[in-house]
Amino acid sequence: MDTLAEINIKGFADEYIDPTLDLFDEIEKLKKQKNAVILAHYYQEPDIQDIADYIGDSLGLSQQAAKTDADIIVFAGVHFMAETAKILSPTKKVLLPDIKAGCSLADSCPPHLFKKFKEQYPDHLVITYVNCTAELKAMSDIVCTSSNAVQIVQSLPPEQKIIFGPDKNLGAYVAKKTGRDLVLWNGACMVHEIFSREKITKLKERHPGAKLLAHPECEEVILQMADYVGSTTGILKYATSYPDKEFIVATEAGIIHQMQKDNPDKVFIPAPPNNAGACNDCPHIKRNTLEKLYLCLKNESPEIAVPVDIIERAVKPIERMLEISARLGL
Ligand code: CIZ
Repeated sequence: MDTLAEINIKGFADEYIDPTLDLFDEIEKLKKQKNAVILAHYYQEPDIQDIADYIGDSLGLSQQAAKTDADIIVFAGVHFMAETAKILSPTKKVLLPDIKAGCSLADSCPPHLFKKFKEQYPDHLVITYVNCTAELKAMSDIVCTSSNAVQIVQSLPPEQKIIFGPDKNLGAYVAKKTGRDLVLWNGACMVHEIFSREKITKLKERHPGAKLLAHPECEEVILQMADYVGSTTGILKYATSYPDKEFIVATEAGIIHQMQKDNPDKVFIPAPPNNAGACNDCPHIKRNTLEKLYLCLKNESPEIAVPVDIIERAVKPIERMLEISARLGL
């Protein structure tokens, strides 16, 4: 049996957990007792995906949770995702199993610096990718996702000047697709910038039939090689609906769990990172473990707090995105 010190070294939690407990059963019991709903992002570890009520992308999950009558939302994801859930469900208690589960992309755009950046372009509209802090959303005119970013930009008059943040790779992709000159914030996701063009080329030689599926947070050199570029949900749908049998997946490797579950007869190969020590697992989202999920539900902590004025301002650009999406039939 692990000692408490060993459990702490593994980063499970500060609190002792009886090792004889079946955590799957305990979490189910707590969930019913507390009228809670568990959300797991596609990038989350398999056990957490398997116990979740909903699996998906950050906006889709937050929307699902808002439709429920749950009192508690446990968001197994990263901090900005739990904030999005809180913005859409301000009266529900939102928990994040590990409060330190942050996001390199969201952190690459500190709100106080973005405010100064924005002030340099007073006649520009601000579009931010949903992968950013609540405070950044509150400073935006429209929020977008990786699946609707191109259409949101296209929906605006051609003369409209636009700042796009925080992801420079998604921004460059949108600029290329729309032919618009966007002012980009220089932010990026550490996982999506790790893929190696040379190694993917070699992998494709060994698997000539494999299709490369890439997330638009990847660098342009990777997107240029891709057979399909799309959001997490888009990548999953592509793999399921196309008859191809082999896929190289250039996004966080956690998504392969759902891809494989939905398509047991197909082969999914994680796109290789650029050096032997690098890893296409996000170290931040993977701070969440089944043990921490159990403890956070039991203790109803750590809870996500977003100031009311930020919620009120952050929900507006999300609503604007939803209105545009509805108008465009997305
Ligand atoms: O918004 C999300 O959940 C992420 C991280 C990406 C996507 O494409 O869904």
